[in-house]
Amino acid sequence: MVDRIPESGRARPGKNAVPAGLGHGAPQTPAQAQPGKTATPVMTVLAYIGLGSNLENPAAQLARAVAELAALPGTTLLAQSPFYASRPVGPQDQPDFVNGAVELRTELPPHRLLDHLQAIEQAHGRERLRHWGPRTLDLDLLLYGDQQLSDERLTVPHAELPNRDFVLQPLLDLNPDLSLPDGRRVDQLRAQCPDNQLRKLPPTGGSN
Ligand code: A4P
Ligand code: MG
Repeated sequence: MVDRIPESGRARPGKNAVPAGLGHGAPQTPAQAQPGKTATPVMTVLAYIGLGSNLENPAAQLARAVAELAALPGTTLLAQSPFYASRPVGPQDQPDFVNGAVELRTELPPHRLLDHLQAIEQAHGRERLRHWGPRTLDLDLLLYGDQQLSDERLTVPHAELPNRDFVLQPLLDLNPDLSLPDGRRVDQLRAQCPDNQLRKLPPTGGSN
């Protein structure tokens, strides 16, 4: 079961950028309510974040990170996937991972969101010792609306997304109709990708 947080005025999948306050059933902003003043709509985007950990109680690391993501400025947590245990991709001399994903609505621009993800990773004692090596917490920006970005800091959709069942399955749990900006369906990618022996974990104290 996906934990879905009720929200009025939710953006439809695939139509990911909507002005906040203009969505179906959304309350008026204070500026809109004042006669004679023009409201400046704030653009919000549906973003999907992948979470991974294989050190220091991974499921607890993820549960704490979900709460921290929910507290980001200008951001609402809409839903979180179940957590999964998975075999490591990359170096095999490391523990199995726990993985999951969340769906956010956010006002944060993508690089600002990445700043926050990296700050949360640091707060979890993340050390960058080895590429694809063990880690207390990895937060990847998987999808940011329908945008495709690539620069020295950020590639969206995440470059490895199409190849990883531990990313695709939580995304499917969150949204079974999800597609990438290039039109590829997540369910089809999931059916074709390598098997990392995903095992769905029981909920941790009601947090997933
Ligand atoms: N970066 C570029 N695009 C993004 C993005 N969309 N989201 C840059 C987040 N970061 C992005 O990442 C290195 C740099 O990628 C960041 O500084 C950021 O500017 P990192 O997490 O610091 O380093 P890394 O882990 O060495 O590289 P990478 O490529 O991020 O690794 P991944 O793809 O995160 O994979 N096996 C299982 N079963 N489960 C896992 O979760 N994770 C990894 C790491 C390997 N094997 C795994 C798992
Ligand atoms: Mg990463």
